[in-house]
Amino acid sequence: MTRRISSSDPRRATARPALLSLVMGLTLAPMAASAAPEGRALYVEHCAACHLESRLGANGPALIPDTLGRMYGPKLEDVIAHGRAATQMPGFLEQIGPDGVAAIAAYLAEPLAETPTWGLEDILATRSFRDGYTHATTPVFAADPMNVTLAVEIADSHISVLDGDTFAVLTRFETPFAVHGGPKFSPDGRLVYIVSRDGWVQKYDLWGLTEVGRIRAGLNARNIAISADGKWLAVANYLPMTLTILDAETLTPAKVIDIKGKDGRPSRVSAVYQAPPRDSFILALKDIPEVWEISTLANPPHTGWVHDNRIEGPPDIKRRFPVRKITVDHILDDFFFDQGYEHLIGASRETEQAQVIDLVIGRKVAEIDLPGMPHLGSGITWPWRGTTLMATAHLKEGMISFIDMKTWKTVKRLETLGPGFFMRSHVNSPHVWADVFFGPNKDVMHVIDKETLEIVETLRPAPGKTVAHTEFTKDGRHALVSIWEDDGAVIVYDAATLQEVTRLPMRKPSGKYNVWNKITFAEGTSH
Ligand code: DHE
Repeated sequence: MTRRISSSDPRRATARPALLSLVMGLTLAPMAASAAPEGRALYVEHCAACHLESRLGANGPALIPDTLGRMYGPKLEDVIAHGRAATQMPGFLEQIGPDGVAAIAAYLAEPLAETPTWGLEDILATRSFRDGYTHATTPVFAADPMNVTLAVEIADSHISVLDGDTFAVLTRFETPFAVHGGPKFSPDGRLVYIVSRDGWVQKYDLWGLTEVGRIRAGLNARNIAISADGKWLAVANYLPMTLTILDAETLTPAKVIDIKGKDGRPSRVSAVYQAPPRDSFILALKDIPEVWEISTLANPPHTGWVHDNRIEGPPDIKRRFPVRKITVDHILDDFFFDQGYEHLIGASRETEQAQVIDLVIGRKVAEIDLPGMPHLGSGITWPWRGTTLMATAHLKEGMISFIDMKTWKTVKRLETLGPGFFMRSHVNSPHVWADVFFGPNKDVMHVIDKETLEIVETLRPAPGKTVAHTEFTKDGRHALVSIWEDDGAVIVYDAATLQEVTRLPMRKPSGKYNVWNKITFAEGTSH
């Protein structure tokens, strides 16, 4: 087993920044004069052993504004003062007093003095792997492996593996800190890959219920995608501005692609999406008006692919993963795809319109009127009156838009009790489940009729608590809903009667992911 640094590593207490920098292969950026000098001094004394002087994280997570903005649970000062329950993070209030706590928090709010580099060698140096481990050939449990459902619990960085028929917890395993986006399953559903906002990728054998390895693919990552053949993983990074390609079998880095637009301008990657029918990854870019497609085939079928963004990669990978760059009118940073992956719908933060890009011809073919910051990533589709309907929630307005995917016209706007985040349905369900994530009604879940497009029920299972994100079981008979709180729960509903079946206590459960729904790219489930 290669060396691994995790938050539970016992060496954490004695580790020193210099040693960790070496182990992590990090180049420490020279620190610019800080506006919070006392905070910096206290940080170096008390925090750097675990979080590194560079603040890029080691045993403890990275402490940079990009990731701290997504702190789960208590606020930063509270964590510095009192520590974090069920983790190795102790409280420092007694040692440094309230002023010291405030000074460290102020220092951590400062951006990094320099953009750090994170290339192939750096990435490789963080890899820990069970060398010689062979994936389980049969499940070590009796449950239907295709109906297994994962529940991500972000309060204490764990995933509960649920039997999708009995809802028994088969196991609960530790993940990296701050998992974001959907875990991605191998095409046969036997392995799962998880990514954290700190850029750690975890590989887990679902049949063997065993962690296989981890590697830090980026310093501030967005999400992960897996190629149609299950051989390659792509990790979208904000910091540095790269896409990291990993060999899914060994978790070794194959290539780091520097994101530079046609005119050389760098960009963060908002998200990477897998497009199985196209054997490619599609990239949403945060800073430039381009959409990128990266082929995962050894010999891509058509021309238009370029290699100019390869910065590193072993010789056998040199000609792999060429890029096709499509120029678009506006920066598009949140995507939705039709079931055939022929069309991409991209949301623009600059306009009130989404653009429809035909991926075959590589240009815009329509615009959709979509104000209120649509959250396309959690959109869903279903057949409706001879066409396909797409539904998307809006992050800034209490409404859901329904769009005809033949004409790209908005068929209806449905008023809800507040802005929502996630939507879900299932081919066997007549309903769409849509949460109200923000505002005074964050404790409701709307159930909408897929035919009439009207709300038929509004559930309020835990008054005052955030209720969010639904996932269905393989057969669509049950819907699993999160009570998104530290001492929260996953509520299992009978999807037909809308009655509660059971409530499983969990630590701030966020997304749930059913193996079958995900590997079949089922309509109604996020891809
Ligand atoms: Fe997410 C998925 C982007 C904030 C929880 N989120 C995604 C995806 C994208 C995205 C592009 C699809 C990727 C995938 O699944 O592979 N999310 C963004 C943002 O841009 C945004 C608004 C701001 C940000 O800074 O990232 C954002 N997301 C959040 C949160 O605050 C949430 C609620 C809590 C958290 O964990 O950070 C959150 N996002 C999720 C979840 C999914 C997700 C649970 C997967 C949903 C699914 O069903 O697949």
